[in-house]
Amino acid sequence: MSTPSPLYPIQNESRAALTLDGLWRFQFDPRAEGEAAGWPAGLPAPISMPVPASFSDFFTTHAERDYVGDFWYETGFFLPETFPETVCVRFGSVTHRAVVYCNGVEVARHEGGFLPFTADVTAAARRGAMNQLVVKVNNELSESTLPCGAQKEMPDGRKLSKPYFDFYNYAGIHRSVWLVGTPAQAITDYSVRYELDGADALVHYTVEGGGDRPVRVSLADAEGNTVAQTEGRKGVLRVKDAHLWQVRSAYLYRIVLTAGDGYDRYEEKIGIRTVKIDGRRILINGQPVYLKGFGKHEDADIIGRGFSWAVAKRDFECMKWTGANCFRTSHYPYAEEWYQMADEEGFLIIDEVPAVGMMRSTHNFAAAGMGQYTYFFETPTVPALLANHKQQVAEMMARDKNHASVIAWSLFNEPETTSEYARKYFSEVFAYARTLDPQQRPLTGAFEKNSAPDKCRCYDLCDMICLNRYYGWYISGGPEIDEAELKFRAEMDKWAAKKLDVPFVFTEFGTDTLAAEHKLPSVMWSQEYQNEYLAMNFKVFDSYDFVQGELVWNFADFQTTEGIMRVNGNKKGVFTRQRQPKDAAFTFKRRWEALPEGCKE
Ligand code: EVA
Repeated sequence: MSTPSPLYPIQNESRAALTLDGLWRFQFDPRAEGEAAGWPAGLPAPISMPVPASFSDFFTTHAERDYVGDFWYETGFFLPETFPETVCVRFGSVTHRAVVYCNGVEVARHEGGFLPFTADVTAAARRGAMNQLVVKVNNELSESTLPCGAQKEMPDGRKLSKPYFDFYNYAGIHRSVWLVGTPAQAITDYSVRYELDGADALVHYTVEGGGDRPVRVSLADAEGNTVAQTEGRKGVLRVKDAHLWQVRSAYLYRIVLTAGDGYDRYEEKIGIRTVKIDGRRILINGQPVYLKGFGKHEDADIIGRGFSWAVAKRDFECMKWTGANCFRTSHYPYAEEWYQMADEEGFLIIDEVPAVGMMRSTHNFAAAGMGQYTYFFETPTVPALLANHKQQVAEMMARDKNHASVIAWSLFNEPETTSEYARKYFSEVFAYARTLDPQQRPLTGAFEKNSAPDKCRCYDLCDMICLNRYYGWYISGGPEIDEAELKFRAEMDKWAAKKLDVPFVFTEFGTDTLAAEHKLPSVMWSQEYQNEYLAMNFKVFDSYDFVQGELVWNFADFQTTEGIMRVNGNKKGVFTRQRQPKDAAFTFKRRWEALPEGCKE
């Protein structure tokens, strides 16, 4: 077995990468009988299913769309004789857990629906022949899964998902599947860390894998000219007059790693830049930056949470049009292709682990918005949850560490943070996370309303403090907006009085708004109210110099579980789910284009 590698698949003279995306076979397994009935060797009565995509929104019945339990995918692949020695199947993500079989033999298991994993099929697959790939998937939630949630059993025995979070529990093979071939002792990983030295940049690197073969590392500029090269698994490249990767003005070099003489080669685009928190400022390449942008979701019509280059392209175009420079991958790590595009476009990413729903309520978003208290971290499931949380932080950082776009790690969204149990839990998560990132990027997490300045016991674990606040929506909305402003300022004054000398970023604020609803004077849910709410929020943000960013909730309308608080989904989008602007999009465009890129002095 080779070491699992977090590297994104590439093809060249030493490596092969064939996509297995397309129309797979699929079958629900409501009685969890597939294993015993021999499904690992082939599905008895499959239907067709596109990959990558969520299965839910293709169906026309409730039972299928909202299905909870085990379900299976199957496809075939031809393995050429000429394929490199080690053969893996790499899944970008399977939500929420998977067991993979090749020709009937179990080759991998993975927990967590938002990070990649590989199945080594070198022994199980036959060369020069067709091979069968079967994946058993399960989408149940519990208090030790990430994200957290539960199921309810209906009178007819059917299970219904009860997420502790405010997005539809989409499931399936959500990202591309690749058949990857590498040499047996391939390069398995690398990392980079940057230091600026006058006009030059130092690229500190490490390379893993390659057996005992000599490793060479070189860097080419965007025109393909080699600008630095050296040898060894650990070392430094000096780049003369380095062209830095800047916010919304990206420049990418190409790092080329080789092991032995033509034995293995891996290459990837990287951006040279530094990230630092200095007092209340966020510095990129030593220059202050004010974060402007969105909390997003991977969510679109028909494909659900499946990755689509087309959706990603449109989202970046819309974000660029507003003048944004940043987004948070709320509430889970996104497909790797999002980060590749952000690297190219000079966007900043707050990369979030799927630790959401750590409060015992199916209406967490409302409970959180109103400051209601629910315990979580005193329960017996916590050791399993903590182990899972750490594992997913490690997998996220291993996957995303070399992206220039990633400037901070968000280790949670809106957990309970006011008990001693929460303090202990998050101290462990943060201490562990601090050992993982070669670039030592800032660690943070998004705090809900109950994590108030006088009650929260976890904010000091963070290098920057991210607040989700809904004054004027869940608190004192509509005709009470003036009171909302007073309450908002009262909280901000308490934070100010703490003189924390760290940046604060609003990672959520927003109102549900129906694209067709207009009213003068405004009412909640109208486009007019969304703008009034924003105007009030901007006034408050601009009154506190430690506020160094604003990521509105949400970029686009998105699907949620059904309920009296949601109208076929969450409508807090600045864009509709079809990615067309609401009035607020023009408001943001005006404000963000006028705001300096740097911090507000
Ligand atoms: C909301 N509020 O109520 C949002 C949720 C989000 O969608 C939150 O972090 O506090 C959550 O997931 O619209």
